[in-house]
Amino acid sequence: MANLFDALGIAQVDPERVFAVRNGLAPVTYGELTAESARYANALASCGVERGDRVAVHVEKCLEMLLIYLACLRLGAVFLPANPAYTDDELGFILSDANPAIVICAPETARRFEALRSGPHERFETLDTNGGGSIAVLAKGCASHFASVAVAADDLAAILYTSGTTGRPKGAMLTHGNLASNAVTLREYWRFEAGDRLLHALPIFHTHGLFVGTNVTLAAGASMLFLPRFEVGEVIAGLAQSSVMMGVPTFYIRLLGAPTFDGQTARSLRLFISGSAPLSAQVHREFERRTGHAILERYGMTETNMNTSNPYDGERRPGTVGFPLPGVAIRITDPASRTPLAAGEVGMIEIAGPNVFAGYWNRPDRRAVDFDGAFFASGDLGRVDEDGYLHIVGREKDLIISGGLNVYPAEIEGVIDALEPVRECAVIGVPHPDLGEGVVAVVATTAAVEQDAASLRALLRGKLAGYKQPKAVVFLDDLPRNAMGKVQKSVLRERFAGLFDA
Ligand code: MLC
Ligand code: AMP
Repeated sequence: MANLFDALGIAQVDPERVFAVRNGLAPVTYGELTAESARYANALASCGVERGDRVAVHVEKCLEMLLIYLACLRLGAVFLPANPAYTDDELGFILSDANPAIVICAPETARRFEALRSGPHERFETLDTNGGGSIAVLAKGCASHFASVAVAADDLAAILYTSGTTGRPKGAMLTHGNLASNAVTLREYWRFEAGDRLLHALPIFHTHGLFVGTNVTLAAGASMLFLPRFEVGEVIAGLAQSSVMMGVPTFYIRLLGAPTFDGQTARSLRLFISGSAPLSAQVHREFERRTGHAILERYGMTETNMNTSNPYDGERRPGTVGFPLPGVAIRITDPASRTPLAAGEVGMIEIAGPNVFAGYWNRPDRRAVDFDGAFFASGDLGRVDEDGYLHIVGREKDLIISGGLNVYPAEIEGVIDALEPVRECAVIGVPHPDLGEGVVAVVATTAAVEQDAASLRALLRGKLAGYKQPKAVVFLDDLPRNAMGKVQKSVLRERFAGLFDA
């Protein structure tokens, strides 16, 4: 198969056509994208990066990061983006597990991260969000031509680290074949064309902003309004020059919270897409009432890219994630035995198809647990209704999704439990009006210690990325347990369900 860079057809697009517009900066054309990504591929090669090597990138969102992504594809190297919010401990683990050939980080964090160097040959380079830094300087001096390295469909294109219900994060291995199939499928399903402009306000260290947003735009030869982050005023201003928007539900909740957001603001849009977390039927309906647009909700995962989508034509059913994408198979199974269940029953959502990842980096032991033949167990619970729409009704995995970001309670509990005054704790997610779910730590402390949420949060600073920190801490004498001695999180979730109510 072709290298994903070639499969996306980037170099075949009219070089004068715009790929990205950014506020206050010159637009970037497809010709520049091709030439500049070649320079970065040559720069990485001159640093000794070879096919199959990991390239870790830990910088704030910027277009140069996409150039490095494309450069990795062209080189046959493996792009490894890391959330810039990670603490030293979080990043240090990822680097030691992935053993990258090179780490690219912001100049102001370079010294900090050199201390995390995981292998003797690992190289450090810097990149800043204004197009400066050592790797950018190196790339400027390199040739603007690079012949893509031939790859097989199952060669790795990227590794994205994702946490789990137990233990440390695992690196999901995505292949050129995985990403190419999903990009083409979504382009067709969502009718992306060269004239489209995507409003891109998502981070680019996750599947949603990196693969869904970027690859689909590239596969269509379309353009994007590349915003550094989601800021509601800038997004509303940007809608006037966009035709498609992709976002997590919090984006839509925040748009609806802005009095200036209405059908007029959204008049040039043909499509709003939501995913990464459940979009409530209420937000879906309110959005349609306000703008006339039915948000198209789809369902995906780091491990599988996109699995299902509501239809482009036809009913976009609120509270559902639509139908399996072409080429993707979904089955609902008994979570314990993994035998398929009768139509309409609730069970584990399992996924098979060319979109499904190649497994976890360094973790061949997980294969027998996560896969049954070609089917990958998502950890999500769902049912298919009589019209074929998939409903996600819950999660078997103990996961909180806050503003579209995953927070695994076991990881937070481990850090809180290690704090001196804490006897035990349970971390739960409860409804949050802005973030969908808000992280709550329920803590039992030693009686002598002052029960103070602010000081507990202060103790966690620097130990956990900000988005994982509890938005509220409550203190109990003891945690509720069942007859087996297991903490009853459902009891806690029920009890504190109204904690974030206005
Ligand atoms: C930031 N903070 C969050 C948070 N994001 N807290 C909880 N949940 C979040 N999601 C914290 C910061 O640590 C900081 O805390 C404070 O909020 C302000 O930070 P900010 O950067 O100004 O936040 P804000 O701009 O409000 O960000 C919220 C957000 C952002 C929703 C816009 O998180 C976002 O863009 N989310 C999208 C995530 C995404 O792309 N998910 C896709 C995963 S892929 P403090 O204490 O330091 O002040 C996937 C597969 C699929 O799931 O199907 O797509
Ligand atoms: P991540 O590991 O960050 O890729 O998150 C994947 C998880 O996000 C899935 O397993 C689901 O639990 C959740 N998810 C993604 N899209 C949706 C959606 N449309 N509705 C509900 N949950 C979703």
